[in-house]
Amino acid sequence: MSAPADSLDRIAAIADELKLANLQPQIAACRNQLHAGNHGIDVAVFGRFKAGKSSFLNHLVGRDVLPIGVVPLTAVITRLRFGLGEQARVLFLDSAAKEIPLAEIHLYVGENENPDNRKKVAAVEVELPELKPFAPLRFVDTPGLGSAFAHNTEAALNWLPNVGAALVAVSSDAPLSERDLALLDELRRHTPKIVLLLTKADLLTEAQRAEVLAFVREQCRRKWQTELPVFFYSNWPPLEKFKTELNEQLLAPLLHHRNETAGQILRHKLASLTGRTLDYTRVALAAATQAESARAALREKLAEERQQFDLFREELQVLSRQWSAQALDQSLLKLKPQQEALQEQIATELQTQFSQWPSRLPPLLQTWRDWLQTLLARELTGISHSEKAMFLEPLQRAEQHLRRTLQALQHRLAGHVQTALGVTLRPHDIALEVPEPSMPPIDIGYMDAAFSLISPLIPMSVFRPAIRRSLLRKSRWETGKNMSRLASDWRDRVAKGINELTRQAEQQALDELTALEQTAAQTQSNVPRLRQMITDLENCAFADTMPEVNEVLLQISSLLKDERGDAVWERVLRGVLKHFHSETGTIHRLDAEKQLLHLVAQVGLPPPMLEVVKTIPVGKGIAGQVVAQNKPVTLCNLQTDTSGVAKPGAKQTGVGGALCVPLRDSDAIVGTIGIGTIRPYEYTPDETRLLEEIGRTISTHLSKITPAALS
Ligand SMILES: Nc1nc2c(ncn2[C@@H]2O[C@H](COP(=O)(O)OP(=O)(O)OP(=O)(O)O)[C@@H](O)[C@H]2O)c(=O)[nH]1
Ligand SMILES: [Mg+2]
Repeated sequence: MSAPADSLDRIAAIADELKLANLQPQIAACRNQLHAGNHGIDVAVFGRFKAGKSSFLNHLVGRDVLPIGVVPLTAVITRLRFGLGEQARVLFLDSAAKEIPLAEIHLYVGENENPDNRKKVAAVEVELPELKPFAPLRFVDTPGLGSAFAHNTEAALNWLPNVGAALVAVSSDAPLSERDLALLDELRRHTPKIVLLLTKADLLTEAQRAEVLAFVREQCRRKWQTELPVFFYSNWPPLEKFKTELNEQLLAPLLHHRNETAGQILRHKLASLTGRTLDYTRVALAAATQAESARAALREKLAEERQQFDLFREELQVLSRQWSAQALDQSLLKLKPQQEALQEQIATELQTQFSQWPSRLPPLLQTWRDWLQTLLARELTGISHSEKAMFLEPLQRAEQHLRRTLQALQHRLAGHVQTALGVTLRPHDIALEVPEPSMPPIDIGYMDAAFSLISPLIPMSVFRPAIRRSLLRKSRWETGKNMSRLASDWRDRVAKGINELTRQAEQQALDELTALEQTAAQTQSNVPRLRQMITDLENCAFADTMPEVNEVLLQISSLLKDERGDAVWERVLRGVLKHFHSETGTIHRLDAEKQLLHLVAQVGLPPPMLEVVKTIPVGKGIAGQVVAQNKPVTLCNLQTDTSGVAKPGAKQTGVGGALCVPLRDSDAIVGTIGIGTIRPYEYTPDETRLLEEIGRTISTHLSKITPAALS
């Protein structure tokens, strides 16, 4: 059994034995995290018809599993993943499922055999032994642009934030048309993890590929002021190198990063759980070894708390109702500008559309209804997505408040323990699971357009302007009505979430109290067993991992995972400096060929120093020494250093203590990270180890920057 799984089992057994029900949510969270590393990561392939999506996936798998062709082919989503045996399953819209032979996939996936998805297929799932090298990545083939986004976008878009990478396939010979840009724009609203895949690279010469790459980069920069990762691809055997590149630079790091982050989260959770279990066991031991009078004093205080518990519960429920009630008013107020903008947009569009609508009243009204329904459904779906954070705000506020309330209770209980037994119960993480409501369906229902003022017998030529005005008014009203409905649907979902959070908080408070009552009931006969438990927990592999260390690693991982561009390095550096209580920092990228270090980011250096640290030859200065010696270098006072490591220029930094460590990708040094304090200070061996650990987290990302781009 692995060390984390083993430790977790031992902790769970101790929690059971001491009846510490309050530890159960944390234990469950650790178990989930333990398995999280094995969960799939979706790599979804989007793009226009015939961009080569299915061909790309077939090539990656190594055989023709998905149908391809010169006419639009893929009609439903297909998910491919590793499985020991070859298997294909069709999932239908009515939730039924059916196993099929692999060779029959085209009957369900292909537009020819399943036109307009008459077979009502939701998705096809395929397991293939060939995908073993990529496990647990899952690849998703999507229908060409148009079908994927025209109808029911919700499922596809809701799922997008969870994808590990959204590959957008664009044919190299016709790169980045307006429609490609529109698709990228749409995707960028839902996930930052977009990668451009320029397919059919064999249709271009090497020189043309360079031109296309420059063009694509320029387009992206112009449109979004940032770059997207771009990969060429071809299924032509002489261009196999593109597959290798994609593998090494995108798929492998995706897997690596996932495991690394999952591992860090697990260590953090286990360390905090171990610490908490130890605390309770120590309280139990103190109770067991102390006089009956001490135990009785604690029991009395806990009994008072229990009597107060109903009051505590009522207070939470009143607050919960208040939060839910305020949610609607607040969101309607915040949506007002959007509502007005939408009403304006509708008015403008109606002006242009109206002249093309039928002249007879009944078909005209029908056309108006259809037009408004489509438009409102599209726009409200957009608003629901873009304002999701705003709708969820009351839930976040409730969570913060409940957390503080639980902390206050924790503090009070710890005070009782301290007074009665003289043992400290440290504050611990409060694990409230915030339920994430899904987006409400956008349902623009029947519109009650009664136009009794205007009889169908009255000549339309006379009344057309009046009807247009009337439809305009009615459109505005329908917009307001549906906007309110969207807000109240969200309010209902958020209210359900708040109720659930309140229930969790009540349960945790009660479990906390019960756990302490249990520990206060320990007696002398349990002392040997409690001592044994404490030794076990202290020897647990995670007892010495400081939670705050993992915190900084996690923070850096998530910055690097979610953000792109140069600014991320400065943010990483600021995070590191905050943790080390240091004021200055630098990250350099090594150009191994030229033996030069190029500055990637700095914080806190005085302007005259910037030129000095911009490029550092290997062997010179602290960073240069780190590379030359291939090990960390630390100085306790740069101002008075006489070892020769610090260049005279470095003294101008005003830095006292300094620590710099190599950044390694596998074994090769790819750069350095240095930190410094204004005051004289000697960084400890633990701090050096932590900076090296941080270095491991950032070096794979740093190695993606080409040194040439910095010189
Ligand atoms: N030259 C060349 N042609 C390719 C390559 N990849 C795909 N094609 C051709 O491009 C056409 C479309 O390929 P598909 O894989 O069906 O494209 P798709 O994006 O899945 O298309 P839909 O499912 O209809 O959206 C086919 O005729 C393929 O033979 C490639 O690497 N090189
Ligand atoms: Mg296809």
